[in-house]
Amino acid sequence: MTQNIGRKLFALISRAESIAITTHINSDGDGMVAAIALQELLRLKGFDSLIITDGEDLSRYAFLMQHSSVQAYQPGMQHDLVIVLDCNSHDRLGERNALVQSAQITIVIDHHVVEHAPIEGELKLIETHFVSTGAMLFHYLFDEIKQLPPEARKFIADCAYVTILNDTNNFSNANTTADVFEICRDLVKEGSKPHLLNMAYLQNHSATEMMYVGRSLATIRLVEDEKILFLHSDLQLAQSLDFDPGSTMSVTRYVQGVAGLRAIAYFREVEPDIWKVSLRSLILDVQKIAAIHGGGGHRKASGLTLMGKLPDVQDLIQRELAQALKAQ
Ligand SMILES: [Mn+2]
Repeated sequence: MTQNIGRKLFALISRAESIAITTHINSDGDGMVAAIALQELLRLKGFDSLIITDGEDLSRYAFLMQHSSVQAYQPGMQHDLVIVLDCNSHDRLGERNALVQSAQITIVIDHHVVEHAPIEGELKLIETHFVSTGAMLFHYLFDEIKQLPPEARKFIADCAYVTILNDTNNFSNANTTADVFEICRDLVKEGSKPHLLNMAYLQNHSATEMMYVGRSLATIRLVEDEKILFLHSDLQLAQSLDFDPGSTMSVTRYVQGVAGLRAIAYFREVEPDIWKVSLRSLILDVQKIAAIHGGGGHRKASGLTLMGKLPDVQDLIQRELAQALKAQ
């Protein structure tokens, strides 16, 4: 099986004149780092490719990007072959849908449950039991990876390890299974150093970023009998620190351990009176609430965008979370 996937992938790749690799909107350290790993593997096998982004800040991944070629999507871009990683739905591609629609060959490699508007492809590999797309690539392309020199093998292993750090939230999410440690054991055997990768990926914050997080944490407010935690970062905070919060680690991860909570709502102002809302809950289906407002995500972690003054936006979310709590 693993052999077939690698052979099929490279058969399709060798037919294409131009290759693009892309991932879902609001890319994360799985989709983007899996793309970096795959691009490097292709490069070492003699195939050039481009990672197509939404123009987001990739400085978090800079320590892995020495050989990367990246371009922000522009309307009209066209590539023979498009590889979509960590995403299986047209709804999650944003503007880059056109890139997939105009491709002659599409490859989809993902570990999310298929929900709606599935992307079809000549090669489609969706395995929801895998912890990350990067781990899937390492598994299915190992026959190709093992032919590389040790340095290159280690690099691909480092990338796969970072995708696991990302998707398990540093081995703290419920998806941290025995299989995860088994894969990580293989990656460490390739030379990956967990302590260095942890430092490079999870602890590499600037002092400004920590001030941004600290001042956001200072806005914590508990509502509904202290069962729901609200916090926010407004535009003025980002401006006063001259900081681009798009490049920051998620602020919600700093409050996920607060005892006794049923839900967290983090409000970030992205334009005047436009708030990106991140909802987190271990017991409520926050995806349902996000979906009412055109947002989405997962049961335990979803996002949406709302317009209005902060107190009004927070009231709305408070009512909806309180209702969901009552329905429990
Ligand atoms: Mn993922």
